[in-house]
Amino acid sequence: MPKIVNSWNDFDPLKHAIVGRADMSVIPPEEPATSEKVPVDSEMRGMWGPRPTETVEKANAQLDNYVKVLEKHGVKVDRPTPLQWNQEIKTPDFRTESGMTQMPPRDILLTIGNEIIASANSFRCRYFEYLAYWPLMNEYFENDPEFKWTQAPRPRLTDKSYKHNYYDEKISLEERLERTANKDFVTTEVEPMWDAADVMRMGKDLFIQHGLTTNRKAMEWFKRYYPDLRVHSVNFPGDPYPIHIDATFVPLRPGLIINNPHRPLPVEQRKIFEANDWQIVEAAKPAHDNPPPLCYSSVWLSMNCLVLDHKTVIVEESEVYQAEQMDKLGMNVIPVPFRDAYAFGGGLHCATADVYREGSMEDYFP
Ligand code: ABU
Repeated sequence: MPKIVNSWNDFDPLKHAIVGRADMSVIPPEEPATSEKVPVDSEMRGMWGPRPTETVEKANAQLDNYVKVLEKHGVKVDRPTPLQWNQEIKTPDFRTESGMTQMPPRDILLTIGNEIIASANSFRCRYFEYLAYWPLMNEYFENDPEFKWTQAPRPRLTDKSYKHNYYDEKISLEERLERTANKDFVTTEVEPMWDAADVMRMGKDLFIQHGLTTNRKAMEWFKRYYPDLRVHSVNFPGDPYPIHIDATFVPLRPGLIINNPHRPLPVEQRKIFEANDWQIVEAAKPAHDNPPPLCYSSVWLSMNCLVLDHKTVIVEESEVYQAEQMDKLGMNVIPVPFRDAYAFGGGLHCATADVYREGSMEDYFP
């Protein structure tokens, strides 16, 4: 039987991926972890309910087009099975009014070698999001005898998982940055919590962002779960809303990373890259001053690109500065329109999860 699942990084030749769907997406009601992520001046604050049909249709049109582009470039694409998210989420430990979406698979699924791990998200509304991918996981399981289908320990997400009154409407940007610098986030350390999009895979090394969606205990879990890999905790003090590493620190090929200039990797944490002759380049500025309406993410989705191989990258069509920079860095750029899908959970990288990339586990930082 063929090997279906294999991926060790974000830049080796991509042959098989999952692309999300926007169907039945909901803006979830506020809860401890999500309040933290919605900026005070966001039009989304206090708003919740099913996303407008017209926006779902537009997002799906761009997602479907993205799938066609990927297929044209030799990538097999699978899609999740949407669930009705506009219903109560209830466990013995908590209840919340609704789920969220199955659009950004990158937040939920982490592929490491022949294993796909469903994450331990801190948002209560995302508790059952993995179900949208279970039919695919089952299919891979039935057809690839080496595939390891894994669910990380489920966090209980009781009130003890969050700092009470951590969020305060009056908190200034400076205070937020101070909290990021002090690694003081809304989650506590009672249990491991992590989003898959906080993990940057580099063969033998995992660089994991400690922020609003991933805590220190998650790093410890990874260390014990993967004793043969090296786990590095990274943080970006310039980010007032640190969530997901893929609009902050993005590898393009072995030896080259683009770094969000507003969120530079601290000098101390750069050493491992510099010692191994990796180049860290400041990413180009975004083409937009604001994210699209009803979007949780920042304008830095400009750098949330999907690398198809060491020379080819997909960049959002309107992100002309980022495309120009990629070109100068020696990449062939494929522009794809995607801003209508941003509100559903992110950019071109967020909207995918790796199933198969050629290549094996390399040691880039010996
Ligand atoms: N999911 C990536 C979002 C990162 C950002 O808002 O900058």
